[in-house]
Amino acid sequence: MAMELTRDELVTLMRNMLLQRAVDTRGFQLNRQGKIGIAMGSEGHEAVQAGAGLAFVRGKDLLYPYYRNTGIVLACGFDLADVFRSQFARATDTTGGRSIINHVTAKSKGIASISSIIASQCTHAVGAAFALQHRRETDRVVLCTFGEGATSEGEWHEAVNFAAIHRLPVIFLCENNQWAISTHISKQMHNPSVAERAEGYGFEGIAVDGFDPVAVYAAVRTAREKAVAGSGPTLVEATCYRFLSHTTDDDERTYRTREEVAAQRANDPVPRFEKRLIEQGVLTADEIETMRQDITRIVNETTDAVESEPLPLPESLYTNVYAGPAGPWC
Ligand SMILES: Cc1ncc(C[n+]2csc(CCOP(=O)(O)OP(=O)(O)O)c2C)c(N)n1
Repeated sequence: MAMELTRDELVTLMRNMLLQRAVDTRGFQLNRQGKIGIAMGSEGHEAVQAGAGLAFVRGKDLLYPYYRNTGIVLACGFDLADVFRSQFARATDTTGGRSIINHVTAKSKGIASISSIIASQCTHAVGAAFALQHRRETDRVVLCTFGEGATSEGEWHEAVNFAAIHRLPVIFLCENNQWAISTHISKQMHNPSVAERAEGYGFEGIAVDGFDPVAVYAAVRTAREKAVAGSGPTLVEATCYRFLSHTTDDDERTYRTREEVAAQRANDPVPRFEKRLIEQGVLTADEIETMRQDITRIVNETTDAVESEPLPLPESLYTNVYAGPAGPWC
């Protein structure tokens, strides 16, 4: 799918991909240092998330993300410090340090609260799209993301069916990394195409190379134009890979061969996009290296600054849990 991007947009994609990777690496380091309870990386999803984030219209669109979406929330305007506040569970976190890490939210930026319950965000997303349609806010769309494992959930099917019936302005973006923890896609669905599932509900499904941020951008942007025109939902399947373990709590070596991971690594979207931009004369290797060092510095400074912020106070334990001032034992 051909779509011209400006130099600034290409640089934005590159910068976001490098930032995602730096944040992922830091999360795994902080976990191994015993400083955060768990980390869930999106390494291998950078191109999907940078591309989709660029197609998201800030100040208008709504994002219903899932837990492997640090990259996309950053690409949609989420604050880097807030990612670390979530990881360190600080009082300043967007959920007051209450949620599992990376389960962030930013109402002012149109980023809905993340739930660990697989596919639960899909029904919420179509509800939001239904509200936009009802209010005739026709220049706004909802972007709903999930893994391929989520498409086995009843809630996913209920959501896409409802969106199809009402021709809702929603884009379903499947980040197909081929593994749902230790369950391979071949054990998840007989027809390995997620995109083809859309046809059963009567709307369009598109399959794209999820290692190519420009292809993802083009697919999501086209789906957005369609939604704004009142032509309903699109399912975009972006095939990528999860290079790291599902989270720091499992060991991917116990369920995947080294050969499979090495074959995927050969296509790593980050160096692949770097090479493309250098070949196209968009950036030089030195400029990319400077960008990487700049990001490392920012990530280091943000990590240190947020680590020194306060933890939630014990007496705030029941805040936002029960109505009124009384705790549960009173
Ligand atoms: C309803 C529900 N069932 C099971 C789980 C446990 N669980 C957490 S993550 C996960 C895998 C989901 O895989 P996928 O949707 O492909 O996304 P990925 O993590 O690969 O990005 C499962 C089964 C859950 N959180 N919610």
